[in-house]
Amino acid sequence: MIEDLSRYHQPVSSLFATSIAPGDWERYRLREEQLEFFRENGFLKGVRTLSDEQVEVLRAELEQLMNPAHPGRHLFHEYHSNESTDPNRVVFQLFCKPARHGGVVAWHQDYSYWTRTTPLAHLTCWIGLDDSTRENGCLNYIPGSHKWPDLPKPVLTGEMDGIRDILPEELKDKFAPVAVELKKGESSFHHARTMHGSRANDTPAPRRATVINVFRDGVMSDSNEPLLAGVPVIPRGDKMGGQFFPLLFDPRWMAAMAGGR
Ligand SMILES: O=C(O)CCC(=O)C(=O)O
Repeated sequence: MIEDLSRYHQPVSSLFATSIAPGDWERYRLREEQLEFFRENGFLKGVRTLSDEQVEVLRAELEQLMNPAHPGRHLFHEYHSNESTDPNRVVFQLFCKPARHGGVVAWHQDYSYWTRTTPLAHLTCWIGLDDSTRENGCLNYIPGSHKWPDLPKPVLTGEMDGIRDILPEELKDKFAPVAVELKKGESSFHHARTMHGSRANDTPAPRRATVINVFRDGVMSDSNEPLLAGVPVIPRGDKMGGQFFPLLFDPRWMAAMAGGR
C-alpha cells in the first residue's frame, strides 16, 4: 500500500538503528578537530554515514522513485525528472547525475534559496550513493565562503560559473575551489552560506547522491507565501514545524535516556 510518509515522524523501517542509548550515539560524535575544521572552512568531508547494505537499499528505492509511473506519484509536492536547463544533460532532483550526460550544479549558497526561514541555522548533509570523483562531477567547495555575505541566487542547474560574473571584486581572489571526492556511503556537511557546485558527469556510470537539509529547532518562517501546493503556509514569525518539518532530534531525548528513563 502506498502511504503518505510525511505523516510519520518516526522511523518507518529498520534500515537505520533506532536506539538512542548514550553508548550507541557516542560513535557518531564528531571529534573536536572536525568541528574546528567546519568552523574554519564551512564544510566537513568524509564522514562515514551509510553501510554498503544501506546504500544498496537506497539505490533500489531511488530507482523506483525515478520511475515517472510510480503509483505514489500523486504524493510528491514537487517532482522534476530533469532540472538541467541544458536539454542534452540531466540532473534528477535528488542530485543524481546519470551516466554520460549528467548536468552541472552551478556555484551557489544554499541559503540564497531558503531566505523564507530565519535566522540562518541551517545545515546540509550530502550523502553519496556512488563514489564521487572529479571525473563524475563530485561536489566542490570554496573554503571559508560561509563567512561571505548572502549573494544572489543563480539558476541552480544552469551555467556552472555564472556566479563569478556577479561576485564582488574583493571575493574574486578568494574563489579557490577544492574538489571533495567521497566513497559511496560517505557524507559531507556544509554551512548554508558555503559556496559549492559540481561539474558534469560524462563517465559511463551514474553519480547518485541524496541530500538532507536540516535547520535548528526554533527557526521561524519569514514568509506568508505558499512554499509548494498542498503544503500549508506557516505564517511569518511562527516557528517552523508540523507535518512537513518534523523534529529530527531533541537533546532532551538523550538526557532522558542517560537518566535511565
Ligand atoms: O550534488 C550536487 O552536485 C550538488 C548538491 C548541492 O548543491 C547541495 O547539496 O546543496
